[in-house]
Amino acid sequence: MAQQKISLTRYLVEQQRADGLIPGQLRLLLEVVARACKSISQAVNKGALGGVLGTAESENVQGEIQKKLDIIANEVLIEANEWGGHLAAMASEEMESIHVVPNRYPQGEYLLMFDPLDGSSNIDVNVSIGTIFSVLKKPDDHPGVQEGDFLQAGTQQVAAGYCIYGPQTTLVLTVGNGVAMFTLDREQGSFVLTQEDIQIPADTKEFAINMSNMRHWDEPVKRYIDECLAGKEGPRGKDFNMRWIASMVADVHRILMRGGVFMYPWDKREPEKAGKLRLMYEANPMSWLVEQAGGAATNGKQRILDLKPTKLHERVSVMLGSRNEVERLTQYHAEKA
Ligand code: P6P
Repeated sequence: MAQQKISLTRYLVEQQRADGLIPGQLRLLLEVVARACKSISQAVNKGALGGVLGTAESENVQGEIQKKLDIIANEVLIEANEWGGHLAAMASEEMESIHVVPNRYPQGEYLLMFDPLDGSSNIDVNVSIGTIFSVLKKPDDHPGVQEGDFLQAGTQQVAAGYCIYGPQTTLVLTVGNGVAMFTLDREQGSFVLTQEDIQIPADTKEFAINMSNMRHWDEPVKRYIDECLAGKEGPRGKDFNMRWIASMVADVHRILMRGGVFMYPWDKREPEKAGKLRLMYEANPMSWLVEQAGGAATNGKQRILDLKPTKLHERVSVMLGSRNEVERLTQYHAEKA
């Protein structure tokens, strides 16, 4: 008999029954986010036919030109999550300040952060992009909700995941007991469990970094990449391969599937910036997923999940993936210090 398909809903219910990690409100939140990702997937898949490519002639909080799909994805996530009573507020790469659930709806105990469409420079050239999300609990020591409530370390996340819009639309999720993957069954219109307990190999022969920034890197990063490039004859004694999709979701998904190391380190171009990627809704969710799959994630000096945020849109240097490679990078940074 064909193996029974386990839907996202059934998986979440059974996980709650097994270890109580997914209370009702969190299950509703995750199902609503998954439904929003299905809508975003439909919009992305339409491409030029849906009139959704190109820029929206507006800038986001990062001063980046927004793509039409960035705004569509943001609106889909806001509208999907406002009414359910599971959230107190949301924060997004595309919005300067937090979006508090309007008074006409009940407020819940969770905070949702997201990059609604990461990798948007790839939208117009048909390369995989994705939605990244992270869930925190709202502190219950005061009424109402404010931006400061979001400024919790990544270790405080209660759920994290992404949805990659590629050849398949795939939702990857953790609630703290491993990483599961769900593939969108378009005939049924539902996410079906296709992999559980994903494990990243501790070693790898593949690195992901934007090599055009090499002259700007700090010494430890340059040393690590030089050794990879030296291959079999060099100190690593093996040849390496390189991948750079310039879409974090796609690069991290590859690493979850077959190992590797992803790096977007601090560099000298804008020394006052800790890095390019954002801590709250890119680095933290991806770091938790990677750790839950047996990998590691550092900013070179500290475990990313231990970092205490000071600003909603703060940036961070990111090196994550196969544990032994991340540990080597951490060691090279320590030696330099
Ligand atoms: P670069 C996409 O814009 C993004 O934020 C990440 O998804 C990706 O890893 C990185 O920037 C790509 O940056 O400088 O190579 O274009």
